[in-house]
Amino acid sequence: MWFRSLAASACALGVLGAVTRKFVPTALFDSSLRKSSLVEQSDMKVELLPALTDNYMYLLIDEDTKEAAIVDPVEPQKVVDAVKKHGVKLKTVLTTHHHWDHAGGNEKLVKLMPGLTVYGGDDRVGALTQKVTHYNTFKVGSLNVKCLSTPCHTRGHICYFVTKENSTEPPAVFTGDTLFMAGCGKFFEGTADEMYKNLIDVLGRLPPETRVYCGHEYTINNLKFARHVEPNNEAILKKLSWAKEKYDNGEPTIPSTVAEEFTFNPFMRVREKSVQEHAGTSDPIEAMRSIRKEKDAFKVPKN
Ligand SMILES: N[C@@H](CCC(=O)N[C@@H](CS)C(=O)NCC(=O)O)C(=O)O
Ligand SMILES: [Zn+2]
Ligand SMILES: [Zn+2]
Repeated sequence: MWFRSLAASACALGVLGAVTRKFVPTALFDSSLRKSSLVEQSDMKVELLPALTDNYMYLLIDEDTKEAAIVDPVEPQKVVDAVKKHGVKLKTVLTTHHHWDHAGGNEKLVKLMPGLTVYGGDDRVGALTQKVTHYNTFKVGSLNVKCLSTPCHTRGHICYFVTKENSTEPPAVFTGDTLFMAGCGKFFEGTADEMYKNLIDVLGRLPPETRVYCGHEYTINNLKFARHVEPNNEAILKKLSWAKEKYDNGEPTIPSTVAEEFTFNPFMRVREKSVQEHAGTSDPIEAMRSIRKEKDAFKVPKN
């Protein structure tokens, strides 16, 4: 149970900022029992690197040029080790948002590997060299990266959408604390209206096969809340038993796809009758507001 409360404090510290950072008992964080995993396509590879208690860092590799980017490198030494293991050239840091559990390793990584370009959408991101906004694009080797501004969890939150020209393989999107598997981030600096736009109008319009790489392993807790909202949704029940099996083996439940999220993520399903009935409204944005508020206070059942 101790690790749950530390997980919560990691995010709280992110909100409080740099002054509190040095009091984090990092020695107690332990992700050694969580396995990393590799998603291999012929155009790009994504290595999932567990960090802290339930965060993910992602090493994105362009297979053509062996150039790489790292998403939210909160544990820089693990990044250096992974870069060595793959024999790639790390050039880029993709920061989803300024919270400590995502951006807190930027400064140290830049010291360990000088010359990195650090992207982010917020002046509060450590070691930022390229501030980006909605629809800005750049390259990681031969891969195209498109920035998607998704304000709400934080004002400057950016998701990164990665494609390869003429590829038949699925694109990838790194969603930080905006879209989680079966859930979404807390509304620390925004509104239900903004999160609706983020999830339905921006992320929801990406190609359905897009692989979703989110910032935390929250899948089981999120699916238990999803089941509370829609007790008769078979997709939720099926995914929950699958996720429990993964968790028991120390394996990640990430990635999902955009299409899958529409089947079990209550925050992506606020236009569905079942979710609106649970929320007691026929307005999807009101439903978004209502279920987010409910989840903020939700006590996760043991089973
Ligand atoms: N409920 C989280 C508590 C930690 C937390 O607040 N996490 C932030 C991101 S660092 C968040 O937005 N969580 C979404 C949620 O709890 O639904 C957990 O399962 O451990
Ligand atoms: Zn977080
Ligand atoms: Zn956050």
